[in-house]
Amino acid sequence: MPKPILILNGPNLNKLGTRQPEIYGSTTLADVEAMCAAQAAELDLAIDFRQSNSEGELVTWIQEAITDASGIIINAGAYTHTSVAILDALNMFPGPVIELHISNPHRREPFRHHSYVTPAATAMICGVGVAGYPLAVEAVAGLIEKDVT
Ligand code: CA2
Repeated sequence: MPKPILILNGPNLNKLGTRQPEIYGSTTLADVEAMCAAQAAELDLAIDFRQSNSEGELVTWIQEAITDASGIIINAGAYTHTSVAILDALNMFPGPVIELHISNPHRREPFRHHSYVTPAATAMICGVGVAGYPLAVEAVAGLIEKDVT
């Protein structure tokens, strides 16, 4: 079995399902983790699902993934639009990186239109709600299999 897929969630995503359901839906982050685990199990893969409100902690986890994970799925939350540190860390990761957003940031306020994550991303999924998470697991599995970064 390959190393686990690291699934990272940035600031405020711990509140998923409890606030702003018109934008982010009513599914909780624990539900999303279960959806990802089920999808990964079907593909004989393991996941390591994490959330942090701290930019530094996310950077540390990305650094650790260089040796410990086969791919990264990242919803960096608002750090998507601000964090050169997360970009620099992702650029060190040798495997596939999927940038994920629940909403479509390009349909929202102009400040959400720029992403620091995109230049380091192999692929991007956005705007399909939390259903994007299991889609990203399937996508990263295919990229790992084909050795695409
Ligand atoms: O659409 C996404 O997934 C975002 O990454 C979510 C971020 C936002 O800053 C990005 O522009 C797009 C915000 C995450 C906040 O999560 C919440 C969850 C539930 C209730 C309130 C906020």
